[in-house]
Amino acid sequence: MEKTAIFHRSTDNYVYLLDDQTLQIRIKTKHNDVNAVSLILGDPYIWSNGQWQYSKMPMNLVGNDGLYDYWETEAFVATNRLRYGFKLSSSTEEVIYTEKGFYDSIPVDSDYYFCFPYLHENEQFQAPKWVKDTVWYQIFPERFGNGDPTINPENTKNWGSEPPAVNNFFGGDFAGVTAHLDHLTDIGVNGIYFTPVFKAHSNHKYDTIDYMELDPQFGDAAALKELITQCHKRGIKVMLDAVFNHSGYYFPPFQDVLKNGENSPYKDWFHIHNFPVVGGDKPNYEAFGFVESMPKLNTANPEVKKYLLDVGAYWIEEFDIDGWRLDVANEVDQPFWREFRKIVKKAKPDVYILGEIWHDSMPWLRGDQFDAVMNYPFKTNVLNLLANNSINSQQFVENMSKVYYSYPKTVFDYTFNLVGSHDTPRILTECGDNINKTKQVFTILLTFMGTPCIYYGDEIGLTGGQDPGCRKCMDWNEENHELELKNHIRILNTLRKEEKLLANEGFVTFLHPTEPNGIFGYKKYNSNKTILVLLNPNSSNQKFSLEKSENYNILYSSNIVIEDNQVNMEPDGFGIIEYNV
Ligand code: ARE
Repeated sequence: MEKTAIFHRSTDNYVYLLDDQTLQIRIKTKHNDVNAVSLILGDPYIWSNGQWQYSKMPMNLVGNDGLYDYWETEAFVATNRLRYGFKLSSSTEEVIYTEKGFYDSIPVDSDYYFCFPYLHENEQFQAPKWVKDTVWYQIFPERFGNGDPTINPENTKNWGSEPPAVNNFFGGDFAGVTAHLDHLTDIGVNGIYFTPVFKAHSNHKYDTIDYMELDPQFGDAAALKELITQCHKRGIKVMLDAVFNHSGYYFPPFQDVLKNGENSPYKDWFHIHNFPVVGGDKPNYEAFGFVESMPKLNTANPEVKKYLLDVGAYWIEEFDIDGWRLDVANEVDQPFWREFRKIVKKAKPDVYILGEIWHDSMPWLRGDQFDAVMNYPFKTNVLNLLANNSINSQQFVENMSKVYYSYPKTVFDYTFNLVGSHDTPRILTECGDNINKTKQVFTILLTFMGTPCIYYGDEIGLTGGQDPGCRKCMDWNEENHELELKNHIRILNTLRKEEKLLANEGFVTFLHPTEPNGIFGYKKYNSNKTILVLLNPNSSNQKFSLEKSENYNILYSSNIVIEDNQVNMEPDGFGIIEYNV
């Protein structure tokens, strides 16, 4: 047995509360090395005749990422306290693995074991429940709809008359979004994530001038209130973008520092290396990257903290927003986010906090900071398989398994999945304008674990490369829409609403292909039903054997036939299949 590969730790993705009395426990072992794992468990205080009283239960092999196997079980902990260890068997040996190391036989003292001291209900990871039923739609406000030309900024171009550029404006505004809410309802989305709307200099508004004011090019407070009211009437949630890592160059405190240097009362609001302050390619102050127009805020400074925390509460209290997306979230200090969470949850207990982090995000997802992060690893894997063909379906399943098992299930249920944003090329462009591939991408996005987000215009087949190319004006001429794609998204969103297993209820396991680039998918299930999502990424017909069942019901599919528990799928096919177990 490869002991160096065996790993468990009493925290994070390895042990967590599923409910107030149940822990989900995981361990990983070298792939294809261990045949069986049992959990040894007991209350540390229950002894009899000088012997610790424990029981044993089998663990399930639930997945693998090519290097490691993942084993999992749910332990009901009647007395709230737990000591536990693992019995692992391979074809040649049996070992006991505990917090203190490996043993040949079961240690009799509970002291040796891993410790989950006490199950406190309030330590369970809790994101707002409504998020599970939400399909997000990301809107870049300058490019969605121009509903009020009287507030157009100077030099506004005619809608869509030229390609999006770093410095051009088309006059998108709040009224333009309000006017098009029917479109959102029509395609079945029920949450809007707006990129920044506060007063700023650029067209993207990530260079804030005033966090307490709306950008006049988008409209006034009444226009935003009207938009939010109309959204809420339709059951659409609204999330705004908080850019707290940095301000804009024209943020008055930064202007004051530029003017008064060391004598500015705001000099400690930023991270200035030396005076006088100099911008350029390598500013002598911290910034977002080295972007001179985005000076980094000192979020450890009590005045800055107070200012930004007030901002966090203000837009909830005054405008009733439902969520905050936090820009460059991993470059802001974590103590700040802990305070932020307390303040905004006090203002609205079920407000959603979404961090923008492209990497492993466990530290921010322990319940004291964010409810979710933007799942860019998901996007990378989906695109590598279906757009770039740089991995095969076997590697896709392995990579996704690795991402999935690196978070507690309770966290992954809320992860914010996306296949493109205002920071990445458009999905149809990534897929080489291939509608069938793009449909497969959306099939995964809208049936996977987590909460999906559709970038405005992807549903009608807008194209475009890297920023700023991916920020074209929404095209409201139906004749230009990719109706097949739009309809596909509509169908998937309807199914998602009707069948909670397709959203975020139940459990999941991945289905590895039997051929390196064969049919793959995932199985979502609860105690009475199973739904399979299967896809063929291959350019040839592929087969896949299903578990035996009398009552397969194809909920939605393209290019598949099922005969005698055998799925036969043509290239680019997909199938969403339900059956009772
Ligand atoms: C502008 C131009 C670009 C140009 C860039 C270069 O538009 O064409 O390439 O300048 O200086 C905002 C605007 C951008 C603007 C940028 C700078 O939206 O248009 O770019 O400001 O002025 C990393 C960060 C992540 C960040 C991305 C972009 O970790 O937080 O880079 N995303 C947010 C927003 C952006 C926003 C900013 C931050 C700044 O979503 O829209 O940009 O407020 C890897 C790394 C990631 C990295 C990612 C993308 O995967 O692991 O860490 O994300 O690539 O580069």
